[in-house]
Amino acid sequence: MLRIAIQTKGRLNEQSMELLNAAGVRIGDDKRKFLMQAKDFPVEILFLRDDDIPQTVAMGAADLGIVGYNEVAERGYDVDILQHLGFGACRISLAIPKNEPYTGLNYFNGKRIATSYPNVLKKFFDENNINAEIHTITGSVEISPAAGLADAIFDIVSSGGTLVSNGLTEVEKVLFSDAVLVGTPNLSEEKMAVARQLMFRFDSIQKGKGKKYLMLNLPVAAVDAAIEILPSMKSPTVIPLAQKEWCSLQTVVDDNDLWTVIERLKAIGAEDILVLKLDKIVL
Ligand code: PRT
Ligand code: ZN
Repeated sequence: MLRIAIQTKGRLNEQSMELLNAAGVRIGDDKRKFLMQAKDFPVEILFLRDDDIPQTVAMGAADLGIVGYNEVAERGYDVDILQHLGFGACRISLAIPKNEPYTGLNYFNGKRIATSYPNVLKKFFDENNINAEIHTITGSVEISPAAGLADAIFDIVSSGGTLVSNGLTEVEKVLFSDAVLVGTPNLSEEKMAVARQLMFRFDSIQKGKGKKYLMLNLPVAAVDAAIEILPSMKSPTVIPLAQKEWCSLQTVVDDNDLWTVIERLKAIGAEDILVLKLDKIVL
């Protein structure tokens, strides 16, 4: 039985559960249990604080884990990064009071920096020959400068709203992070086979994200022009219609290109355009 550790509650819990669910790993929702077996799949889910996931996986008490890359980098345990999962994106950045003139990395020499990521910060400062005082705190790092506890902070940023509301400005983006699937080094072949099966499913789910399935009717004479417009996996599917001079065309389009593609297709005579949600792409 493959054991996967995920966050009990917090920012990564919901998306980890959604991803597992979409990959066919379904568990009940008994919030009191810390270990739950999946229905129809040889997997059990262990619920932990995110701080404990890298160590648990490194020790082999869980075979796989879903955790922010920031935690993996900070804790330094020996785990394999098997896959980036495309959610929980954030960065760990240095931020200073917004009215301070920033003079480059040398600014931090002799300064006090508050952070919950002392190891990542120390490595960054060592690599850049900066001599600063690192203060490790676990609570609300962002209030430290205003409270007189530090001159600057090194903390997780996602929208940047927290920095702004604390009068801070981001000056160095040091580490980019997203949720990653980590594994115990040297998993048995049997467990690795299940892990690979899951990774394949996760990959298909990620490939379907940000894409739509497009169906439309088009004059046959315009098919070549449509193929020029459409970015598709191999080439678009073209199906004849009862009305001989018309056909139906189906393809996958990136969300970012959707409206441009639709407008260009309409301009060459496309009609009855349907945009459908895409769940997974299995290649
Ligand atoms: O209880 P447990 O220990 O499990 O959870 P936790 O409280 O330590 O972590 P949690 O749930 O807050 O975050 C889990 C993971 O989500 C982190 O380790 C990151 O990998 C990822 N993540 C993504 C974030 C953010 N975005 C994020 N914005 N983690 C924290 N934040 C916080 C940040 O600390 C700061 O206070 O949000 C604030 C900044 O957000 P913006 O949008 O205002 O910039
Ligand atoms: Zn935590």
